[in-house]
Amino acid sequence: MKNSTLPQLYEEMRRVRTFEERVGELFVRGQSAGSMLHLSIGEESAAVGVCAAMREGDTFTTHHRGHGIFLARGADPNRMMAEIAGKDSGYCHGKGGSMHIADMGLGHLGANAIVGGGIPAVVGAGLSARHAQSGAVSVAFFGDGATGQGILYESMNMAALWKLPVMFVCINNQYGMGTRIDQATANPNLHERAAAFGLAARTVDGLNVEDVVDAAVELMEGARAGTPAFLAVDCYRFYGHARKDKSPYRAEAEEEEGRKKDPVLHARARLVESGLMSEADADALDARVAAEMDDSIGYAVAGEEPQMASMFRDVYDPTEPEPEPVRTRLDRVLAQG
Ligand SMILES: Cc1ncc(C[n+]2csc(CCOP(=O)(O)OP(=O)(O)O)c2C)c(N)n1
Ligand SMILES: [Mg+2]
Repeated sequence: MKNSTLPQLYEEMRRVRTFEERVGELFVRGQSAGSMLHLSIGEESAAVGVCAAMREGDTFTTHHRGHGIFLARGADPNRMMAEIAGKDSGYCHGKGGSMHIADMGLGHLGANAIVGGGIPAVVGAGLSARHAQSGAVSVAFFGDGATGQGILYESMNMAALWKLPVMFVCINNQYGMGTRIDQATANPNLHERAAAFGLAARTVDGLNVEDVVDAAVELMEGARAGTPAFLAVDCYRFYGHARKDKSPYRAEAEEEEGRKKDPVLHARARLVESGLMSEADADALDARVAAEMDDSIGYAVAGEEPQMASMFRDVYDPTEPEPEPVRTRLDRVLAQG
């Protein structure tokens, strides 16, 4: 394990866990924008472990369950929470929301609600990085459900063919909505598909975040040098698909067993056992993180709604001429016969 120490990784995972708990609270209080929220509780080691292997200047896209990934890449929880609340003070001035958050400054090329939708963008970003010789890698984060989308295979093929600095990270939480992976996929060894395209490919157990970091560092440095990579991180989606889903399709015993695979508690136990942190210090860290995330709710709730006049701001490139209104264009084309 190279880039981060276990205490740092634990703190980051605790921040993700607590942020998600507060997002759930925002939803229950009726203060989140939109009707859907997808929490990444149980998946923290994938976000934190892979992001620990990334460098400044690297870019990434995420799926609809991407809060933890952006946070692990350095996002400000205040501006994230405000975005999820649909406020002007959010990363996208409240126009992106939970599932379409983006920030070019931190290399976040966009979350995407379309399953697999963010994957091809990293092939373009990888091509751009290679032309610019920037040394950057572009990473696509997506769920196991996206392995049923053709665009993943088109993207992996192109990345392998052009030897692009690209990494595909599949967060395998065992479920696509209400369907368990073994009911949707004949061969659940997902990395074998990537290997067939010529990528360096592995699966890692997400219980131990340090194992995720090790696998991610090795694959990402290979990608940086022109061998695109695929990493599947095995974990368990602790709760329903979205905030309203009580997962009636899963047995309680299965959920209980699945939640034993808790990367946050596992890291904490290892810290305490190894003497790197006392129980009291871990409690103090947790309390500090809880206060930080409580503040983010306060920040979000206090923010202003976006003004109507700003509806088209940040939607079009300001250097582009104003698009011709559709009606005018239609009249003009029709008049030409
Ligand atoms: C192209 C497309 N098909 C269907 C949906 C509806 N949908 C939203 S999330 C989801 C399941 C995604 O599962 P997975 O990729 O494993 O991600 P997870 O929710 O488990 O993080 C589906 C089918 C969609 N958003 N886009
Ligand atoms: Mg899934």
